[in-house]
Amino acid sequence: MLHKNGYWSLLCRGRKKKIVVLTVILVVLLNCFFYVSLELYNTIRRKEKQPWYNSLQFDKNSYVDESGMRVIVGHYVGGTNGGNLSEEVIHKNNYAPVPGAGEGGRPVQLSQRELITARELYSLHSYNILVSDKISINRSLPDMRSDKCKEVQFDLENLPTATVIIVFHNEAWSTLMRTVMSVLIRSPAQLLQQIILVDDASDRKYLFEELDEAVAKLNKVKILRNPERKGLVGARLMGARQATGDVLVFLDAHCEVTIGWLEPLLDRAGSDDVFICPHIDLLSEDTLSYVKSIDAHWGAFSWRLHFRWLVPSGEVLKKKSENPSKPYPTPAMAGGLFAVRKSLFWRLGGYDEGMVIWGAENLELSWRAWQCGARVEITSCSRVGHIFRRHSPYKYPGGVTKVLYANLARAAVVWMDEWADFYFKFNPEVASYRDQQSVANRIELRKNLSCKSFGWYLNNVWPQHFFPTDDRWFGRIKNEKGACIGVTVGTVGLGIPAVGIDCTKQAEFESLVVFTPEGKLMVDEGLCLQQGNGRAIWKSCSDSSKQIWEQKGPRLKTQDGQCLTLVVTKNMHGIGDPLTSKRCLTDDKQIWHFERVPWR
Ligand code: UD2
Ligand code: MN
Repeated sequence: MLHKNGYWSLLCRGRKKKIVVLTVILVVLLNCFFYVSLELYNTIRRKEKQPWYNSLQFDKNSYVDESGMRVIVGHYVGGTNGGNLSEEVIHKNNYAPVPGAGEGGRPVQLSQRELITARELYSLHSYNILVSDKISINRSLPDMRSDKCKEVQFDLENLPTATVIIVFHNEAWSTLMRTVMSVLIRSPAQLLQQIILVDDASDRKYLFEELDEAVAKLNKVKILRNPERKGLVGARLMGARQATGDVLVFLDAHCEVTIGWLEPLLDRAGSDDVFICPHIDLLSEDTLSYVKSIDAHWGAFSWRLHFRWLVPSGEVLKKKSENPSKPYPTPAMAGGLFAVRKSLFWRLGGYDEGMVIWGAENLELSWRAWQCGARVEITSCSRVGHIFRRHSPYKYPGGVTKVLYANLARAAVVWMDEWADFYFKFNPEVASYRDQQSVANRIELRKNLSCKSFGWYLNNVWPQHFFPTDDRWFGRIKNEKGACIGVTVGTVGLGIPAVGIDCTKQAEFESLVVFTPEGKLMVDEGLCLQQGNGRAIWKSCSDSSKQIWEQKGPRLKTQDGQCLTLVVTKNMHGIGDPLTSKRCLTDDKQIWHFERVPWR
């Protein structure tokens, strides 16, 4: 019998053997080389496919999640404000419209070479200024309204008139002018009383004479200049004081309104008890294309008081589908785009002038409106595009944190009652700003207007809220094995698989759970624990029976009698291991300890 070597020596001997061995090695090497090249090529292509700005650092929570839902306005990581760009570049207006570019709201694509420049310029405005400068300030846009909205007839003779107020700090010339032009082109002349631009102490040179000259050629538009940077509240108040129209309409300086935008706002604002917001669509920060945003959304906020877009309650959605052109209520407004009768604005106390630069004024205004007898609503028949930015392009005197926390502290102290204690207790970094605020005049205002409590607001305006209350259990639910129920830091989005989390090291909020009398396990950001197909998941709170858990002794049971189980696989405590519902057994992994935590 021949053994292995025997076959080998039969096949090839001496030199031949060497050649075969070398060929095999060569083929293997070539294969490896080919494979590595292919991988490299794919990686580069994958990278190229992603928009270039994805490589920039930004706070993920402040933008859009996978479902496209949480377009966030509310907290920024701060920008570089031009970085190393030359003075000439920073102060020059490069508006040079290319015929056809961006018409109909279509995206503008840049060449590879232009992309490099666009990237360099990005930090100036936190959007693609090269693209903006190529699009005409008169560009056309599609009619974004639904058929039902188009059918509505307004009696223009009987609508109140509007003063549109646009405040800006170092905005790009083309973007600002496109905002103005879109209003001029698309508002019925008899309804548009005036447009007031308020320059909040910009220092970009192109915003001086060059802007004055452009504005001088336009009817009904005037500029006010704030000699000192106050922030958007100070600037909006300056504009509002000069308004001669019946209704104040506020817009950010990087918006484009579409046909029919003004009539539904004025129609509703006429009633004198409502702050009415348009439906905000998206202007891509990259290509400036006009993109429809999700059909029904409402504004609310997280435990950290970050503004959030959420899915409206089932009741609101039902009413909306029955009558799509009717405005619907929202717990909070995003802040930038709304209309209000001038008399109501001042009667309710304008804005809190103690709020500087940016942030929190939208929540303060929303709470004040609801608690003091007015409403906040959205009309889907008024469609306005807005550039949502990933980070703020301007400077915050004293730092973004200081500015934002001080504003948030003011709003919480004046309006949130017991929930202010909750906010400060679990956001200790903001708590130190609490006592530094002089808010006596705002508290006086609240008293004079006989405003209702924050508890009333949560119960009546936002009954689906996910804050703790006295009749909701609040605390940590810890498995016998050690891990807790909770969401891991930074997870946003819907339908994330639930895992056991470390409640010894986690920042407080992540392991805190609200357990409602009806059996919902809620965490911050409006997520509820839901029995999935197999694994439990965190999903937007809804009316689904899969989100109902019943506490039976130390167990948590689903509607069909299964037990919430921590499937310990990786380590003995079950941190990072899946949560699932299983047949109830005598099993440690189904034993939960309920550790109540005082919420205020
Ligand atoms: C959102 C609002 C914004 C405001 C903010 C919270 C929308 C679409 N936008 O953030 O209006 O309510 O939340 O404060 O709802 N500005 C100044 N001076 C400053 C800073 C800003 O005039 O010191 C101007 C700025 O040029 C812009 C407007 O204020 O026109 C709003 O600022 P933003 O666009 O940075 O705010 P945004 O949209 O992220
Ligand atoms: Mn904005």
